[in-house]
Amino acid sequence: MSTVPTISAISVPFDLGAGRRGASKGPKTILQAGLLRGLQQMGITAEHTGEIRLPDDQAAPLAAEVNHTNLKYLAEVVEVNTRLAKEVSRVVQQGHFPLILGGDHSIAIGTIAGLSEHYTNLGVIWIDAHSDLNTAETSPSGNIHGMSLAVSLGMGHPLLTEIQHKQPKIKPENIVLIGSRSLDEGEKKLIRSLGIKCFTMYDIDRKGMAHVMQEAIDYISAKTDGVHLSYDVDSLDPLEAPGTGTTVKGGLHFREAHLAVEMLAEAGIVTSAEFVEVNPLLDDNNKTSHLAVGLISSLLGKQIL
Ligand code: Z70
Ligand code: MN
Ligand code: MN
Ligand code: MN
Repeated sequence: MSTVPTISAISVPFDLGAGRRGASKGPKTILQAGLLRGLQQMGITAEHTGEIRLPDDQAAPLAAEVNHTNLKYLAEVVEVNTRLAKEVSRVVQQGHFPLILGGDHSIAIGTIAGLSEHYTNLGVIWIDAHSDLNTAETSPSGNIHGMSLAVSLGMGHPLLTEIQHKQPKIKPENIVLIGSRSLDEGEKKLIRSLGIKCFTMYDIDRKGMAHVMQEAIDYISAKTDGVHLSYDVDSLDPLEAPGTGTTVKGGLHFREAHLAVEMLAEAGIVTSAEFVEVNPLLDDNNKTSHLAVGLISSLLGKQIL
Protein backbone atom coordinates (compact mmCIF):
# COMPACT_ATOMS: atom_id res chain seq x y z
CA MET A 1 0.00 0.00 0.00
CA SER A 2 1.11 3.49 -0.82
CA THR A 3 1.39 6.24 1.78
CA VAL A 4 0.62 8.86 -0.85
CA PRO A 5 -2.79 10.54 -0.39
CA THR A 6 -5.42 10.42 -3.10
CA ILE A 7 -4.26 12.45 -6.08
CA SER A 8 -6.73 14.85 -7.68
CA ALA A 9 -5.45 15.88 -11.10
CA ILE A 10 -6.80 19.19 -12.38
CA SER A 11 -6.38 20.06 -16.08
CA VAL A 12 -5.88 23.69 -17.02
CA PRO A 13 -5.99 23.90 -20.84
CA PHE A 14 -4.92 27.54 -20.91
CA ASP A 15 -2.13 29.22 -22.87
CA LEU A 16 -2.99 32.93 -23.13
CA GLY A 17 -0.40 33.76 -20.48
CA ALA A 18 2.36 32.61 -22.84
CA GLY A 19 3.80 34.21 -25.93
CA ARG A 20 2.84 31.32 -28.19
CA ARG A 21 -0.13 29.00 -28.37
CA GLY A 22 -0.15 25.26 -27.71
CA ALA A 23 0.40 24.75 -23.97
CA SER A 24 -3.40 24.50 -23.69
CA LYS A 25 -3.03 21.06 -25.28
CA GLY A 26 -0.59 19.95 -22.54
CA PRO A 27 -3.02 18.42 -20.01
CA LYS A 28 -4.66 16.18 -22.59
CA THR A 29 -1.38 14.77 -23.93
CA ILE A 30 0.00 14.23 -20.41
CA LEU A 31 -3.13 12.21 -19.57
CA GLN A 32 -2.91 10.37 -22.91
CA ALA A 33 0.71 9.48 -22.09
CA GLY A 34 -0.71 7.28 -19.32
CA LEU A 35 -0.45 9.39 -16.18
CA LEU A 36 -3.42 8.04 -14.22
CA ARG A 37 -2.87 4.41 -15.26
CA GLY A 38 0.78 4.64 -14.19
CA LEU A 39 -0.10 6.07 -10.79
CA GLN A 40 -2.77 3.43 -10.26
CA GLN A 41 -0.20 0.73 -11.07
CA MET A 42 1.94 2.20 -8.27
CA GLY A 43 -0.92 1.58 -5.86
CA ILE A 44 -1.91 5.24 -5.75
CA THR A 45 -5.54 6.33 -5.90
CA ALA A 46 -5.68 8.97 -8.61
CA GLU A 47 -8.68 10.76 -10.08
CA HIS A 48 -9.15 13.51 -12.66
CA THR A 49 -11.44 16.23 -11.32
CA GLY A 50 -11.93 17.81 -14.74
CA GLU A 51 -10.85 20.86 -16.68
CA ILE A 52 -10.73 24.50 -15.65
CA ARG A 53 -12.30 26.17 -18.66
CA LEU A 54 -12.36 29.74 -19.85
CA PRO A 55 -15.83 30.84 -20.99
CA ASP A 56 -15.42 33.00 -24.15
CA ASP A 57 -18.37 35.20 -23.25
CA GLN A 58 -17.44 36.22 -19.70
CA ALA A 59 -13.99 37.62 -20.31
CA ALA A 60 -15.12 40.25 -22.81
CA PRO A 61 -16.53 42.97 -20.46
CA LEU A 62 -13.55 42.71 -18.13
CA ALA A 63 -11.22 42.79 -21.15
CA ALA A 64 -12.72 46.12 -22.24
CA GLU A 65 -12.14 47.51 -18.77
CA VAL A 66 -8.49 46.45 -18.53
CA ASN A 67 -7.25 46.66 -22.12
CA HIS A 68 -5.26 49.81 -21.36
CA THR A 69 -2.62 47.78 -19.55
CA ASN A 70 0.36 46.09 -21.21
CA LEU A 71 -0.58 42.83 -19.55
CA LYS A 72 -1.57 40.50 -22.37
CA TYR A 73 -4.94 38.73 -21.90
CA LEU A 74 -5.25 40.06 -18.34
CA ALA A 75 -9.00 39.43 -18.17
CA GLU A 76 -8.66 35.84 -19.32
CA VAL A 77 -5.77 35.15 -16.94
CA VAL A 78 -7.82 36.57 -14.04
CA GLU A 79 -10.86 34.48 -14.96
CA VAL A 80 -9.10 31.13 -15.33
CA ASN A 81 -6.99 31.63 -12.20
CA THR A 82 -9.99 32.63 -10.10
CA ARG A 83 -11.67 29.37 -11.11
CA LEU A 84 -8.51 27.35 -10.55
CA ALA A 85 -7.94 28.84 -7.09
CA LYS A 86 -11.41 27.70 -6.00
CA GLU A 87 -10.88 24.18 -7.35
CA VAL A 88 -7.43 23.81 -5.75
CA SER A 89 -8.81 25.03 -2.43
CA ARG A 90 -11.67 22.52 -2.66
CA VAL A 91 -9.25 19.65 -3.34
CA VAL A 92 -7.07 20.56 -0.32
CA GLN A 93 -10.19 20.86 1.85
CA GLN A 94 -11.12 17.34 0.73
CA GLY A 95 -7.75 16.05 1.98
CA HIS A 96 -6.48 15.15 -1.49
CA PHE A 97 -3.18 16.09 -3.17
CA PRO A 98 -3.73 18.70 -5.91
CA LEU A 99 -1.81 17.86 -9.10
CA ILE A 100 -2.28 20.67 -11.60
CA LEU A 101 -1.56 20.01 -15.26
CA GLY A 102 -0.83 23.10 -17.35
CA GLY A 103 -1.17 25.05 -19.33
CA ASP A 104 1.26 27.93 -19.28
CA HIS A 105 2.94 29.05 -16.04
CA SER A 106 0.47 31.91 -15.41
CA ILE A 107 -1.73 29.24 -13.80
CA ALA A 108 0.61 29.17 -10.80
CA ILE A 109 -1.23 32.36 -9.77
CA GLY A 110 -4.47 30.43 -9.23
CA THR A 111 -2.81 27.32 -7.82
CA ILE A 112 -0.90 29.27 -5.17
CA ALA A 113 -3.92 31.48 -4.42
CA GLY A 114 -6.00 28.37 -3.70
CA LEU A 115 -3.28 26.74 -1.63
CA SER A 116 -2.60 29.88 0.40
CA GLU A 117 -6.02 29.58 2.08
CA HIS A 118 -4.76 26.47 3.85
CA TYR A 119 -1.16 27.32 4.78
CA THR A 120 0.33 30.19 6.78
CA ASN A 121 3.89 29.48 5.57
CA LEU A 122 3.56 27.85 2.19
CA GLY A 123 6.91 26.88 0.68
CA VAL A 124 7.34 27.01 -3.08
CA ILE A 125 10.00 25.12 -5.03
CA TRP A 126 10.15 26.72 -8.48
CA ILE A 127 12.03 24.57 -10.99
CA ASP A 128 12.31 26.68 -14.13
CA ALA A 129 14.80 28.19 -16.59
CA HIS A 130 13.12 31.49 -15.65
CA SER A 131 12.10 33.08 -12.35
CA ASP A 132 8.73 34.50 -13.50
CA LEU A 133 9.34 37.50 -11.23
CA ASN A 134 8.46 40.27 -13.69
CA THR A 135 5.86 42.95 -13.15
CA ALA A 136 4.16 45.11 -15.79
CA GLU A 137 7.01 47.58 -15.31
CA THR A 138 9.89 45.13 -15.77
CA SER A 139 8.39 42.63 -18.25
CA PRO A 140 10.03 42.65 -21.68
CA SER A 141 7.05 40.79 -23.20
CA GLY A 142 3.81 41.57 -21.36
CA ASN A 143 3.27 37.80 -21.07
CA ILE A 144 1.78 37.03 -17.67
CA HIS A 145 3.45 33.59 -17.42
CA GLY A 146 6.65 35.57 -16.79
CA MET A 147 5.00 37.29 -13.76
CA SER A 148 3.26 34.54 -11.78
CA LEU A 149 5.76 34.28 -8.93
CA ALA A 150 5.82 38.07 -8.49
CA VAL A 151 2.01 38.09 -8.36
CA SER A 152 2.07 35.41 -5.66
CA LEU A 153 4.40 37.70 -3.66
CA GLY A 154 1.76 40.44 -3.90
CA MET A 155 3.41 42.39 -6.72
CA GLY A 156 1.47 43.21 -9.86
CA HIS A 157 -1.97 44.24 -11.08
CA PRO A 158 -4.56 44.15 -8.25
CA LEU A 159 -6.88 41.99 -10.35
CA LEU A 160 -4.15 39.33 -10.17
CA THR A 161 -2.80 39.84 -6.66
CA GLU A 162 -6.30 39.99 -5.12
CA ILE A 163 -7.49 36.63 -6.43
CA GLN A 164 -8.82 34.80 -3.35
CA HIS A 165 -8.42 38.11 -1.39
CA LYS A 166 -5.37 37.27 0.72
CA GLN A 167 -2.24 39.04 -0.47
CA PRO A 168 0.65 38.30 -0.54
CA LYS A 169 0.17 34.54 -0.81
CA ILE A 170 3.76 33.57 -0.07
CA LYS A 171 6.85 35.04 1.57
CA PRO A 172 10.17 35.56 -0.23
CA GLU A 173 12.05 33.50 2.38
CA ASN A 174 9.82 30.48 1.66
CA ILE A 175 10.75 30.28 -2.03
CA VAL A 176 13.54 28.30 -3.70
CA LEU A 177 14.37 28.75 -7.38
CA ILE A 178 16.15 25.86 -9.12
CA GLY A 179 17.54 25.71 -12.67
CA SER A 180 17.50 29.46 -13.35
CA ARG A 181 19.43 30.56 -16.44
CA SER A 182 17.35 33.24 -18.17
CA LEU A 183 16.67 36.14 -15.81
CA ASP A 184 15.62 39.65 -16.82
CA GLU A 185 17.31 42.66 -15.18
CA GLY A 186 14.31 43.52 -13.01
CA GLU A 187 14.08 39.91 -11.86
CA LYS A 188 17.73 39.80 -10.84
CA LYS A 189 17.27 42.98 -8.79
CA LEU A 190 14.21 41.51 -7.08
CA ILE A 191 15.92 38.19 -6.26
CA ARG A 192 18.80 40.13 -4.67
CA SER A 193 16.71 42.72 -2.83
CA LEU A 194 14.25 40.16 -1.40
CA GLY A 195 17.03 37.63 -0.71
CA ILE A 196 15.24 34.84 -2.59
CA LYS A 197 17.14 31.54 -2.49
CA CYS A 198 18.22 30.83 -6.07
CA PHE A 199 20.14 27.82 -7.36
CA THR A 200 21.16 28.72 -10.91
CA MET A 201 22.59 26.32 -13.49
CA TYR A 202 25.99 27.55 -12.32
CA ASP A 203 25.26 26.27 -8.80
CA ILE A 204 23.98 22.96 -10.15
CA ASP A 205 27.12 22.47 -12.27
CA ARG A 206 29.39 23.58 -9.42
CA LYS A 207 27.83 21.60 -6.54
CA GLY A 208 25.87 18.88 -8.30
CA MET A 209 22.12 18.36 -8.28
CA ALA A 210 22.12 16.08 -5.22
CA HIS A 211 23.84 18.74 -3.12
CA VAL A 212 21.60 21.52 -4.41
CA MET A 213 18.41 19.54 -3.73
CA GLN A 214 19.52 18.62 -0.20
CA GLU A 215 20.21 22.31 0.53
CA ALA A 216 16.88 23.28 -0.96
CA ILE A 217 15.00 20.64 1.07
CA ASP A 218 16.73 21.62 4.34
CA TYR A 219 16.14 25.32 3.67
CA ILE A 220 12.46 25.03 2.87
CA SER A 221 11.36 22.30 5.29
CA ALA A 222 12.68 24.18 8.33
CA LYS A 223 10.02 26.90 8.24
CA THR A 224 7.05 25.90 6.11
CA ASP A 225 3.79 24.07 6.84
CA GLY A 226 3.37 22.83 3.25
CA VAL A 227 5.48 22.77 0.09
CA HIS A 228 4.22 23.36 -3.43
CA LEU A 229 6.35 22.17 -6.34
CA SER A 230 5.95 24.33 -9.45
CA TYR A 231 7.74 22.48 -12.25
CA ASP A 232 8.18 24.30 -15.57
CA VAL A 233 9.42 21.75 -18.12
CA ASP A 234 11.57 24.43 -19.79
CA SER A 235 13.92 23.86 -16.83
CA LEU A 236 15.08 20.81 -18.75
CA ASP A 237 17.54 21.01 -21.58
CA PRO A 238 15.78 21.45 -24.95
CA LEU A 239 17.27 18.10 -26.01
CA GLU A 240 15.20 16.41 -23.30
CA ALA A 241 12.12 18.63 -23.47
CA PRO A 242 11.68 20.11 -26.96
CA GLY A 243 7.92 20.51 -26.50
CA THR A 244 7.81 23.83 -24.67
CA GLY A 245 7.37 27.44 -25.77
CA THR A 246 10.57 29.05 -24.45
CA THR A 247 13.48 26.65 -24.70
CA VAL A 248 16.76 27.81 -23.17
CA LYS A 249 19.87 25.78 -23.79
CA GLY A 250 22.10 24.56 -20.97
CA GLY A 251 19.28 23.08 -18.93
CA LEU A 252 18.72 20.13 -16.61
CA HIS A 253 19.53 16.71 -17.95
CA PHE A 254 17.04 13.85 -17.74
CA ARG A 255 18.84 12.38 -14.75
CA GLU A 256 19.12 15.65 -12.82
CA ALA A 257 15.46 16.43 -13.46
CA HIS A 258 14.44 13.03 -12.10
CA LEU A 259 16.85 13.11 -9.16
CA ALA A 260 15.27 16.37 -8.01
CA VAL A 261 11.80 14.83 -7.75
CA GLU A 262 13.12 11.52 -6.37
CA MET A 263 14.81 13.41 -3.54
CA LEU A 264 11.62 15.36 -2.89
CA ALA A 265 9.70 12.06 -2.73
CA GLU A 266 12.23 10.68 -0.27
CA ALA A 267 12.02 13.83 1.88
CA GLY A 268 8.22 13.53 1.91
CA ILE A 269 7.68 17.28 2.07
CA VAL A 270 5.68 18.07 -1.07
CA THR A 271 1.95 18.71 -0.48
CA SER A 272 0.92 19.83 -4.00
CA ALA A 273 2.47 20.10 -7.45
CA GLU A 274 1.97 21.53 -10.90
CA PHE A 275 3.63 20.64 -14.19
CA VAL A 276 3.44 23.41 -16.75
CA GLU A 277 4.46 24.63 -20.21
CA VAL A 278 4.21 21.28 -22.02
CA ASN A 279 3.43 22.35 -25.60
CA PRO A 280 2.51 19.33 -27.76
CA LEU A 281 2.48 21.46 -30.94
CA LEU A 282 6.23 21.97 -30.59
CA ASP A 283 7.01 18.45 -29.34
CA ASP A 284 8.80 15.52 -30.91
CA ASN A 285 6.60 12.40 -30.69
CA ASN A 286 5.09 13.52 -27.35
CA LYS A 287 8.53 13.18 -25.77
CA THR A 288 7.88 16.06 -23.37
CA SER A 289 4.48 14.70 -22.25
CA HIS A 290 6.05 11.32 -21.50
CA LEU A 291 8.84 13.08 -19.64
CA ALA A 292 6.25 14.89 -17.51
CA VAL A 293 4.57 11.56 -16.68
CA GLY A 294 7.96 10.15 -15.61
CA LEU A 295 8.69 13.15 -13.41
CA ILE A 296 5.26 13.07 -11.77
CA SER A 297 5.58 9.32 -11.11
CA SER A 298 9.00 9.81 -9.48
CA LEU A 299 7.68 12.70 -7.39
CA LEU A 300 4.90 10.45 -6.13
CA GLY A 301 7.28 7.65 -5.15
CA LYS A 302 8.18 5.59 -8.21
CA GLN A 303 11.60 4.00 -7.67
CA ILE A 304 13.93 2.15 -10.00
CA LEU A 305 14.25 -0.85 -7.69
C1 Z70 B 1 10.59 36.35 -19.80
C2 Z70 B 1 9.34 37.21 -19.79
C3 Z70 B 1 8.92 32.89 -19.37
C4 Z70 B 1 8.20 30.89 -19.11
C5 Z70 B 1 9.06 32.23 -20.53
C6 Z70 B 1 10.23 34.89 -20.10
C7 Z70 B 1 9.29 34.30 -19.09
N1 Z70 B 1 11.31 36.46 -18.56
N2 Z70 B 1 8.36 32.05 -18.49
N3 Z70 B 1 8.62 30.99 -20.35
N4 Z70 B 1 7.68 29.80 -18.56
O1 Z70 B 1 8.74 37.39 -20.84
O2 Z70 B 1 8.95 37.68 -18.72
MN1 MN C 1 -11.35 11.03 -0.80
MN1 MN D 1 7.89 29.48 -15.80
MN1 MN E 1 10.22 28.90 -17.88
